[in-house]
Amino acid sequence: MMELKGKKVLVVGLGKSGLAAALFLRRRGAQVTVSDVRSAEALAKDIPALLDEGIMVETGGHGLLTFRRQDLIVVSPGVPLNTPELAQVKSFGLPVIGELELAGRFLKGKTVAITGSNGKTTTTALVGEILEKAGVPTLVGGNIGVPVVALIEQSTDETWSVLEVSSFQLESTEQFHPRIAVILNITPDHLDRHGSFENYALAKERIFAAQDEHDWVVLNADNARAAQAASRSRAQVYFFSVEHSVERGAWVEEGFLVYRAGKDEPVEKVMPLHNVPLKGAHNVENVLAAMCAARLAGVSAEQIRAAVEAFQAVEHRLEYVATINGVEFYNDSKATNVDATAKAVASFSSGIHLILGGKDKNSDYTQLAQLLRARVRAVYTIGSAAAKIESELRGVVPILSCETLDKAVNAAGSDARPGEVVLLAPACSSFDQFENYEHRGRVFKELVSERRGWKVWQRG
Ligand code: UMA
Repeated sequence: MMELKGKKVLVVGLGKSGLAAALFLRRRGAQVTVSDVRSAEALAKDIPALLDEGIMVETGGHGLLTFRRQDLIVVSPGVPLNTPELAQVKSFGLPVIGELELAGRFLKGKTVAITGSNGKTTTTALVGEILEKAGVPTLVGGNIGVPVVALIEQSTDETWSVLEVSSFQLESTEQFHPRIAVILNITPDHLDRHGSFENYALAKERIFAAQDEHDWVVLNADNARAAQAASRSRAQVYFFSVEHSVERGAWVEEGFLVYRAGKDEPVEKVMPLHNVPLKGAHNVENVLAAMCAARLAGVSAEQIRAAVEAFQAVEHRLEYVATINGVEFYNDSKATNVDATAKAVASFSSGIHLILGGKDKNSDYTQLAQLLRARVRAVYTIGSAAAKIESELRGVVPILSCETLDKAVNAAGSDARPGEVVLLAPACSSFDQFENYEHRGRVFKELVSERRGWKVWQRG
């Protein structure tokens, strides 16, 4: 284990991860400094607690001298590794690791790590719930919202930590070693940060870089780039597929989700397909992946079935909000890339009024054209990506430029007829108009409730 006592450690970024990492490092005896580009006013709520702990704080930018004076640098996931100060100290040979790598070195017990372009939060929550219901001491964290470093103190040798891990976190790992690694799918996302699809895919593959033949990797056989990763893994490979059977892993057969531990093992019928409580074909993939991970962690098929059947959709992931005058409203604010939006749209057969837009990530919206033509009645654009979306989807379906979510909810809610759906699945990140996707989703839900109040009042 890494010695921290007396070490000079710089934490870059004072969001959730940076705050948790700084406090952890301090408690282990390190001399900690935190550096953030935001102003002291913007960070005011966290600074006093840090100073009280004896942590130094640099705000309003990253000072090269601050970076040079350290023995170790810990980066928050949202800080790109090519940030000039980081790149420079790295070139001097200073160790730079991510918060996940730091946490991985101290976390006790075993880990299931789940990555993918889409579905990772739902799958993480699901695996966490299956393990917990089966009586396994379980911790859930990572990109889902609780920094991994904040789980360390509660972990024991018996714990299974179920971690959602993003490409941002994986990019800066070295020894991170999950017992079970899951790659749900790899489709274009975060190209602004990673530069190319291949770099992004390689960051995801770091999830199994430290695994060996005693570990397991679970891959999506139906997603070309995720399946390809098998040839580079040293671990035992399990696949899942909604299209065909697999030698080891999970698939759909005659209306059942089934699992097989190996070629000569019996096929276990885990649960009927129609009992999957989550909307959309992509969620069948998430359940299959969760089944594999849970089975490998030693949970029985019966226990998996009971936990999956009782599972509720995670907030902001194709979350049902309300039905107002026969129109259903769904919040998929977590659809922050084109593929996630395609999956959300594919979950409804027709009559969709789709709210798109936010902050563009160098995405190609033309990929949605065919699906929109088949299922979407109209698109309502918001945010700074609106003009790009409008130009790329012109002529595909009617597009109404709304600028704000407020106007979009009102326009879509008024246009939609009974039996139709208003769907927030914006294909963009939220940072141009909201704090984060959770904030955007909550605002959407508030706007929908206001609409409900207004309609009831009108009728009365
Ligand atoms: N900052 C700098 N310098 C920079 C860039 C940023 O100082 O060059 C500062 C910002 O001013 C800010 C802080 O860094 O104060 C933000 O750090 P962060 O972006 O790493 O945010 P955290 O609050 O620590 O949240 C992170 C994850 N955020 C990102 O990866 C962008 C959260 O995932 C995660 O839940 C949390 O750690 C706990 O592990 C969110 C996310 O958007 C949900 N993830 C992406 C996704 O799902 O697509 C990957």
